Amino acid sequence: MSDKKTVFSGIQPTGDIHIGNYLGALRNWVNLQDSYDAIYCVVDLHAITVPFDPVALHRSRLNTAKLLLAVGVDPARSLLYFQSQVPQHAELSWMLSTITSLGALNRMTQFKEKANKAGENLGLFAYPVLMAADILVHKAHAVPVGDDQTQHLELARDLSERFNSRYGEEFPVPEQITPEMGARIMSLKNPTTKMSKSDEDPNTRVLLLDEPDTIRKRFKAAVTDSEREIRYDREEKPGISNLLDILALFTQRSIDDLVEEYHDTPYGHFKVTVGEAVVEGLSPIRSAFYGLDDEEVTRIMVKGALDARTRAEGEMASVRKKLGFDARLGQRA
Ligand code: ATP
Ligand code: LTN
Repeated sequence: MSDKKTVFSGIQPTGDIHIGNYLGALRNWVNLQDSYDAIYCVVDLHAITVPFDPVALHRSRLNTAKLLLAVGVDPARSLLYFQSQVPQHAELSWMLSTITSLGALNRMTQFKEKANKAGENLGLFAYPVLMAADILVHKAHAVPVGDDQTQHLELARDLSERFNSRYGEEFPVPEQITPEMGARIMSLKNPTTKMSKSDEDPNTRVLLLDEPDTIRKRFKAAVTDSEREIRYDREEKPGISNLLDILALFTQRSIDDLVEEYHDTPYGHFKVTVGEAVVEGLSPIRSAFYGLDDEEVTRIMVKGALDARTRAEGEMASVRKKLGFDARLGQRA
């Protein structure tokens, strides 16, 4: 094994990937591939915590894998696989559930939101424990995610510490890696709520595979404010500030620089500029996606699962031993 630290992250194969997912998380996944031992996972077991159609899920998990490859996750440098093909995630999740308090799960805001929308079930309630298991089964040191995952990551840290103090040192305490800019891209229609895959209104988001004209249309219709001045103020001008963030990230320019250039530009023109920058920035991702062959991607995912299983099994042997589940009889001190 290499002496690099391990980075792990996951994305659900529900709905289509939007620029919020990309700017908040996936860009970091790609950037961290060289400095860390990188492990990335399409977390399909998480996707069944809300009502779903198995045929649609089967298709969308492959599409999610393809998009990850298209944005630059490189199977030569990263381990990429489907969570459901590595049963050690679920095994560790069970073990961690026995040291998780109901109070901690009850405080999870995402559970409340999703339960209100989709109905509750035990899996949805226990979702953050499975997420902790995803991270800890690989002994990950760092987890690149958007800032909506902070509460879940805190639980993973707590569970790591609790396990270590109860049963002996086993897991690192994983750190969250969140980008300085882009950690929370907002809805284009309601810029005080985050852009989300599951928002009923498709006009709120821009997908990585949206047609150029759809992208232009979405930005033209983006909600701003009643002033006429382009400046950065998340409180007073959430819509314009969100557009500035998006433009800065897609053009790799600073907010100050953009504000100086566009300060007096009419909102309509500014929105066209942002739309064009996004069309241009997403164009290589679209081409890469449509150039990928489904069978080739399936092969990559099967190979990834085999490697991930071997790796996770190695970690679990030591976890099982700590709990008294040694493979051999009579060997405990
Ligand atoms: P949903 O809103 O339906 O829960 P989602 O859009 O949050 O879905 P996920 O698959 O849950 O999508 O998230 C994948 C990754 O993208 C996570 O790391 C998450 O933190 C990040 N992310 C999601 N939405 C945003 C956003 N609006 N801005 C920045 N990062 C985001
Ligand atoms: N809960 C995350 C997805 C997720 C994840 C993980 C992220 C599941 N397991 C492990 C990082 C590490 C979400 O909803 N975006």
